[in-house]
Amino acid sequence: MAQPQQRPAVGVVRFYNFLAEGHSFLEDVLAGLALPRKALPPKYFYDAAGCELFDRICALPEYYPTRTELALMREHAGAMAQFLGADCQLIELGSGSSAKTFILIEQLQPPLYVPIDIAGEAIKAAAAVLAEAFPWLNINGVCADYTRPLTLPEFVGVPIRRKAVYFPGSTIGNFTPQEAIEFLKLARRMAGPGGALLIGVDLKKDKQTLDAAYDDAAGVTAAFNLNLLRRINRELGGDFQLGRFRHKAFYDEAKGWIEMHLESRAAQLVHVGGERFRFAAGETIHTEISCKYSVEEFQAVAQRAGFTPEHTWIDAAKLFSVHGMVAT
Ligand code: AVJ
Repeated sequence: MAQPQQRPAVGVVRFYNFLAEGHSFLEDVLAGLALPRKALPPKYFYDAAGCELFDRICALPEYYPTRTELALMREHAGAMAQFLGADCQLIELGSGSSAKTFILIEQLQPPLYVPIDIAGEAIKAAAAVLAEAFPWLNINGVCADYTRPLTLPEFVGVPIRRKAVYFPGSTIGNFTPQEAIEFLKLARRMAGPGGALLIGVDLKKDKQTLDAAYDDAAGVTAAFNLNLLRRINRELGGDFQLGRFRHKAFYDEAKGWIEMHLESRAAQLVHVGGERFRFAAGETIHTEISCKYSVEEFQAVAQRAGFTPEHTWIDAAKLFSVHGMVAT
């Protein structure tokens, strides 16, 4: 365990909302549907219903990443805390529900925890759980789109030796490798010189396992994907008929990523925000990629963003990796 300085008995919990009202959902949807190859950003999956569906995905027998990463945390959180060191400001991106973070905080005992997520309610719920379990913990919750440059709120009065960015869940896979480099440069700026990165990255594996993980038998991933259309209908006054689209997900071995699409079952016309969008039968909206890396591939990506790899933790079945890196 890291050796923390004396902690106050009761920590301070604050929330900041950096998301503009309605932020850019409408703009992004109109722009995405107007593309010759229609596409929507995956960050919009996570409304309240989407967060719940994602939690159900994490419990599916086919979806190995969450339980594998959780097991890695249970086994190695002590070593991870040693690597990060005492008096860390722990910044978490896309925190969602906080099971992995709970394990890390238990070992690391950071003086300040800064969860950042586009889902403000998820941060508040997670912060409540952590504040209860770790009454000494200071929390600066930030509701924000962390794919954009962002200045974090200060927290005066606690000694911080280093900043550590924690990015679990292989959410980095939602970027192409090129985008991942740009994103990691932002993370490096957040961490500052000498700052650390602890990041969960899903590993390359056989196509069968990957296809099943993103197209489960119970149809939960399909519901998660289709929920994006329901959200557009509700929040942007769209008229998507969910029964006229189908979930499609597959691992592209050449690209090294999962592609998720919503496929139009028929020729149809859809309205969103006063605009019309025509779909041919079989045409798709590309909703997500989930990139898979070998350890070496990911290290190369991170190095191009200015991080030096120091540790890698991998499960026995070589399904998932957690990397410890330092900003140069
Ligand atoms: C939240 C990005 C880690 O890519 O595996 C799960 C999202 N999409 N099933 C992933 C997701 C479909 C997930 N991440």
